[in-house]
Amino acid sequence: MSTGIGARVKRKEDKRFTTGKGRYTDDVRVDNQAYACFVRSPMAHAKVTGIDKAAAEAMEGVIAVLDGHQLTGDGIGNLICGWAVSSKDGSPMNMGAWSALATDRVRYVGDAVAIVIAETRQQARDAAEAVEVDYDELPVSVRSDGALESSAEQIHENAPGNLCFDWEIGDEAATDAALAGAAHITELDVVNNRLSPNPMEPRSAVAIYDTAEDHYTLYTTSQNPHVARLVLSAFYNVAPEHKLRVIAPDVGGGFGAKIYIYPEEITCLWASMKTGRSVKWTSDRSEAFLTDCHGRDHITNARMGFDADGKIVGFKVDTKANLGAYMSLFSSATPTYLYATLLSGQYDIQNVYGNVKGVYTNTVPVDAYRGAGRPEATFVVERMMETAARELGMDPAELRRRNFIQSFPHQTPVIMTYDAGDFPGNLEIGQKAADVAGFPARKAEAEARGKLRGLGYSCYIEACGIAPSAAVGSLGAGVGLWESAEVRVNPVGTIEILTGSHSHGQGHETTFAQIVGERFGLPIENVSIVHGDTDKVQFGMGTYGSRSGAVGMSAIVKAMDKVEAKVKKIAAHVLEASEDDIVIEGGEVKVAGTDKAMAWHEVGLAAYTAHNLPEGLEPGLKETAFYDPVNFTFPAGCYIAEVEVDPETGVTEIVQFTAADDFGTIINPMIVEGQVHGGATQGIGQAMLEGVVYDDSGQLITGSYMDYCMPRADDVPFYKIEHNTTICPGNPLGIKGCGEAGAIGTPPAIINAITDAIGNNDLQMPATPLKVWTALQAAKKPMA
Ligand code: MCN
Repeated sequence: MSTGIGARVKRKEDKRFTTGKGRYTDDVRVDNQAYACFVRSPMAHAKVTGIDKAAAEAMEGVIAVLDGHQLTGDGIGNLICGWAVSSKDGSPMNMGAWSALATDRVRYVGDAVAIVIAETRQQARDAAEAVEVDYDELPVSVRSDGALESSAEQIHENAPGNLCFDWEIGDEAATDAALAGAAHITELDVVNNRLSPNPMEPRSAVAIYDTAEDHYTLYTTSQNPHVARLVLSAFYNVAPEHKLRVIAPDVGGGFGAKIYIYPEEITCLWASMKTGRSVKWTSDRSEAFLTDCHGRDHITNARMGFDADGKIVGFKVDTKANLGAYMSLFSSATPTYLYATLLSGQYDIQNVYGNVKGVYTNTVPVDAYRGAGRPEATFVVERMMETAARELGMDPAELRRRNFIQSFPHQTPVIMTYDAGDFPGNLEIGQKAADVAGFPARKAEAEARGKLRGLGYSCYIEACGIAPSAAVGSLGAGVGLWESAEVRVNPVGTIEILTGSHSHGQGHETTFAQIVGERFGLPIENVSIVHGDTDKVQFGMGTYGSRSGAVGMSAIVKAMDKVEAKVKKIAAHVLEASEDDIVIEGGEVKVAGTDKAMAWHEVGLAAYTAHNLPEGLEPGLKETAFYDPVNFTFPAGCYIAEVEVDPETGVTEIVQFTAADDFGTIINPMIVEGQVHGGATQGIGQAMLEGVVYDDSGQLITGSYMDYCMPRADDVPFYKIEHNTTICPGNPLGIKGCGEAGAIGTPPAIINAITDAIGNNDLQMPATPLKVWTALQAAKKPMA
């Protein structure tokens, strides 16, 4: 059976995971280990007027109680935001200071004020409760529109009106003029609900300070351990880079929430140095709800203008993005460059303008969550298209078809250059698979059973494979976003791939081995992947923005090119042939057209034993490459949802869901389909079930699974997944990312289907039975 590109190979890593042999950060046990518990603010906004640690310090097992004044006193820096966004008047964003332990003020419930280190986890917890903190309560804002009101209390000294930035993209005057001349305008207010990422494994850190060597090791649940090391050393001043090793072992999901360096990692490292003990902290689920960065939370007004033929003439979007209390690593990029640059969607629109106000509130920071900005853009665009079609009395598929971009490359007015795609093709494949033609009969049949059946489309596009360094650098990113790889052929002919990508559920151990196995004709069992350890892999940018296929694998391909060139030199010498005649075929290195060949172990041995190498060729067989993409990749697709609503209760069932995706070359269809399943399930969660709720005093109401509803098996349908392939011209394998598509494309398809069923476009996520029932009553749509 082929295990190469396109093969449905079962995941190599799953044996480890499904037999309980995965090794996660919380599984790490080290000598001299103590436990940390954080003292957290119960107030959403307050001045800290005093901390009394005496009672806690006196408790059994307590090693130390450390506060923010001690932390800042030791020169530990504030947390940074890695992307500078300017306001439309040219002024820089107003970056509020975020200390890993708060000193004078707390700004959200869960803000850490002190860390307790004790011999056992329970002792640390008990002592944390005994730390007395005096707070002077301040007025609270939890919604971005509320925080902008003139009466709202200012959350950061340098952010008047709680505005972090007032950013724009596109040409406002031209868009206004186009809208003024439109034959029809569709206007919608859209809320993109706030989400909690909920990876299965909560965040965890084990910080080890070696007093003899003056060296730090941090085990952590990170999607990008190298970036963590860089930031911890270069910006937070926790440890010099060469004295800090960061290891992200098996990581049980991240969905974006583990990109950032959180206060806990900084504080545990520092506390380990202060106490001379290894310090372990593992978040419990309540802490995760309170302190893991949330996603989404946009309030948007959108206006789309059409000419008499249904062609879009202009699109204007005004968004207030809730940033939470502080800026985390991508907090500024997510609601701006990752969002508004996709407002053209799949459509040929001449005039697009987006304005985004980034607003501080007394809530946990908001940052990237699966899709990061792109689900928000897709939701606005695709809700507009469906609503406009209904207002214009047109078939929503036909309205889309009239507006699809047809030729590539295509430059949008919001700075993206789409490189390849087949939007009408995706729609056609989706429609066929979903049997859209049979929908009227299914609807009639459902109505006969007393159910309202609706169908909704979502034609999404995303920019991923993040990202060309030059592009993101010019847009304000503090780092380029290339990837590195090293390919090592061992003396016994097996291969190790050292990669800067990090797999935390995406199956890299399998797909990366597939491309190497195919190239060198080796079984994938002979190829192993090394990642997640800054002592083993020199540097890497990690995994997010569906980049590991398009960027990480491209670096591997470049390194394999170099290895192949050296292999040919060695084989040509040993086999006494010309380099030009050497080919890698059938798992051997051969002289083309002859039976002269070397097995891989012979090539490996020749390279390392060094007595039989061409003159001047260095021994060894390992090569490194860095790959910086030329452009983003643009996965796109057509998702079609069919729902049935019970008009008596508002309970909605997704009865059919079809995804037609274009991910370019597919390395492993089974893994890709798994990625779509996972993403679409999270999209269903956002559309119908999930939503973070803070009350007006800033208390988190949805602080457990009793109140925050994740999708369960019986909430999701069987997915029909189809593929349409246009090759991405920007990378050697022609790959587009697939890791976020499901979460991006799904919510609008679901809401478009429900609004179709109930005959009311005014419905916000999550579409709970109560909301659906209420919207249905408002539509006054009696059953047929
Ligand atoms: N792949 C493929 N063919 C393609 C594209 C990708 O076979 N044309 C494979 C890749 O080789 C990889 C997987 O599909 O094994 C996903 O690849 P890619 O789309 O490049 O995404 P990344 O590996 O960079 O993963 C990041 C992406 C993001 S941004 C989030 S968020 C996310 C996601 O992946 N978080 C996940 N999927 C997740 N899956 C799990 N289980 N857990 C998470 O936290």
